[in-house]
Amino acid sequence: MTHPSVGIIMGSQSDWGTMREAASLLDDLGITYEKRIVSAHRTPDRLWEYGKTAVSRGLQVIIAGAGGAAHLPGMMASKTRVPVIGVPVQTKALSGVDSLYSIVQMPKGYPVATMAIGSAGAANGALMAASILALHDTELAERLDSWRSSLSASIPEHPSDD
Ligand code: RP5
Repeated sequence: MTHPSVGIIMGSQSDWGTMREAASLLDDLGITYEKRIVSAHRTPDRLWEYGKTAVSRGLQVIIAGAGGAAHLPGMMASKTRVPVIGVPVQTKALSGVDSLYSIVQMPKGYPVATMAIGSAGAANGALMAASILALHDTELAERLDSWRSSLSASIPEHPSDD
């Protein structure tokens, strides 16, 4: 059985609506992944175990989404050298600016590659993961190039009144 290359983790079931955008793109690109709820505050032992075993389980990138006091991506980055991509989930109270600030301002030494707030960030998290994996996977590199070309080709040159 092949190990998943990417771990998609999120702080709550309520983040899945956003993080499924990442899963969907990984599906489109043929990248294996697993998805888990791992909360920095509600399940800290699960977070620790996940980070402790990430390298030995063969994960190459972790995409971590969280909202509000969004400590999951940073805590995961402190526990594993597997690159962590952070997705700030949009919140009702502060529109996700709280999530963004919680994720982006890491202290020197433990980086998190922070994406945009919300579903665009989740999708870009998957594309960033794909770019990292494509450095050592020529078939994936071709699929990613093709995905990017299709997106470019879908953008009309002239605006429409419709
Ligand atoms: C964070 O708290 C989660 O990442 C989620 O975005 C937010 C709210 O969680 P729920 O109260 O909806 O479970 O830990």
